[in-house]
Amino acid sequence: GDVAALDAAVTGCRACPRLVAWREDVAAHPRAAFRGQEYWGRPVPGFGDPAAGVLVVGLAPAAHGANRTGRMFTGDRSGDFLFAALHRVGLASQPTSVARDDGLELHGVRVTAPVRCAPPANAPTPAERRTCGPWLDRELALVAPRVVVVLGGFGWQAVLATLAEQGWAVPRPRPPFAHGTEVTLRRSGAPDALTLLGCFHVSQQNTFTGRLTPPMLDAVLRRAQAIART
Ligand code: DU
Ligand code: SF4
Repeated sequence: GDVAALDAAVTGCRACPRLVAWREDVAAHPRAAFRGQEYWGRPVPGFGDPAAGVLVVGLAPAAHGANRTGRMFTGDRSGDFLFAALHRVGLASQPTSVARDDGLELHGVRVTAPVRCAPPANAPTPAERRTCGPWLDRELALVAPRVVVVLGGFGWQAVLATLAEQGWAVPRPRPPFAHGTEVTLRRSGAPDALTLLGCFHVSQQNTFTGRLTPPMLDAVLRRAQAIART
């Protein structure tokens, strides 16, 4: 359907010269552990239920994770933590996500990002974030989720900036990121509100230190499911 067409279209995007060069350079230099694998090295489309009530977003694909496998959050420790939680709360068919052909299906949830290409130092520029904004906007329009779970403060800032540019009524000053925070946004002409739900990022920095525990992530996902059902 339309979401599949969007996914195919974004995969061919070359609008950000610095990110095109970086994603391809990383792909040409696999990590030792992945030597011999063919890296994706392209924009990463969203993955999961095309009519999801819940969208989960980070900031951008990881160089040796999604930029390698071609599927959001797939192939690194962050994804291990996230997909295990999605499986515990009943949104994923399997607890692991290792490759595009591993048979995983998501139901009621989709994972995507406000920036689709792996950036140097995990840091897209404001211009790159702006250039990529219309892809997220189109995905939001087609999928029409009720909730966006935003992982981490950088993703939070990127999503709020993108939504403001795309016509959503974002308060000024912008609501700050916090774990568990909820902000409900409207866009004139749009029938449904969109709730942003903040969550600490699933990076090892947070999960190894206990800043984000499995029960904390499960609670955020269950809250998102509850909002999506209303
Ligand atoms: O070919 P397809 O049914 O559009 O699925 C493409 C891709 O998306 C496949 O890897 C399963 C996944 N997917 C999913 O995770 N959840 C859905 O509800 C539909 C598709
Ligand atoms: Fe295109 Fe987005 Fe990648 Fe820039 S970051 S090249 S806009 S897909």
